[in-house]
Amino acid sequence: MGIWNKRDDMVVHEVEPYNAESPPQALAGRITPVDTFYGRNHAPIPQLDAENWRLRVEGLVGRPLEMSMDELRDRFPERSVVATLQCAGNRRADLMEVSDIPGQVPWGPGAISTARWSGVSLADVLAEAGVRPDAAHVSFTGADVSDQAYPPQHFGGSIPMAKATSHEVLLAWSMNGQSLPAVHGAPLRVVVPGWIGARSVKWLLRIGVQAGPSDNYFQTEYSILPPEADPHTAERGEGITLGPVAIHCAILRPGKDARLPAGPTEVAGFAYAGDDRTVERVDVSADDGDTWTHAKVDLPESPWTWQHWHTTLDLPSGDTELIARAWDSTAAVQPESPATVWNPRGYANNAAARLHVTCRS
Ligand code: MTE
Ligand code: MO
Repeated sequence: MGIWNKRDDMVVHEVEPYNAESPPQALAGRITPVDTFYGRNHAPIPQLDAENWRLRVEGLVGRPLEMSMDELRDRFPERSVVATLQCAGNRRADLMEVSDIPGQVPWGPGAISTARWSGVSLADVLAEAGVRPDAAHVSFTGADVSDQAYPPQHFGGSIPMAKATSHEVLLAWSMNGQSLPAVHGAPLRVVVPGWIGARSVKWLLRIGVQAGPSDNYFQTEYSILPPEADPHTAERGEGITLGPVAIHCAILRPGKDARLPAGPTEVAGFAYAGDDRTVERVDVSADDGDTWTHAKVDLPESPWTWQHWHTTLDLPSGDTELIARAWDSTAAVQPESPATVWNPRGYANNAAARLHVTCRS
């Protein structure tokens, strides 16, 4: 089972800190089993003692709170949400082919997974603390200290009040009905459905209610800089801070570089619309975009999940590049090429999915 009880077919980019993407075969199900759920870490995984752990809620609140896990469970109703988590760095490898991005994890398309999360709603906890009218953001601080930050600091980030008080944002202690594993943030993590994974802070210690966004290093690190910017000298806040995920998709079948008979072939994958949007259409082409077939798109398991799709294409013999592009409920469509969205830190690549296959007649 390898490190952290993950399956041996995980695509491991780094062992310490553990950074591994889900293999394509694990992404075909609506729910991703815990042992193939991707892992993204910026520091060694902290081993917290759930007995002595306390959550603090402070800042612009009427009643600051400090609670143990038992108190949290007793004071608030348990809620569950099925939600997809996606790393902002997902599909960075395709951006790296456009132009190098030194020092970053070369994620393929598997830094995304879906689980049923259970815990309490952040909105309920904030209501108990009493949010003051001058508060506009909610920040989260994890127990892990990252030396990838400058200066080294706890991992953290924030979301605006409107998202924080929506009932889908959870403080979760379980994942697919099992207690949250250490690698995914035990004893308690934030789950911000539809937003980049970085805002779903693991090993949660502190919730801060404040007037402005978090000043944590990772809040602005997860932003899109213009192509000409130097990520090492960029001013804090110079980029577009990432929040909701943009529409994108992946082709799961046939596999990359598959060799198959020419003729009618099942092409399948998933698309993910992010935030409260849905996937409205997926177009697939085997002739470089001259003609497009509309795939059959599954209904989402919840408003916060990916949607699988499938169609049949008549593949010619020889080398073919399959292209898939998804449209969301705001009629946004994926850009044609990763060159359009290239940025110095390599985030949010939502270019159309492309996959090479070879067919014989
Ligand atoms: N929370 C803490 N405390 N430390 C981290 O390094 N990584 C973030 C987020 N929460 C991180 C964190 C990032 S970038 C992502 S994509 C998700 O956790 C990944 O969650 P997972 O490892 O459970 O898949
Ligand atoms: Mo991430």
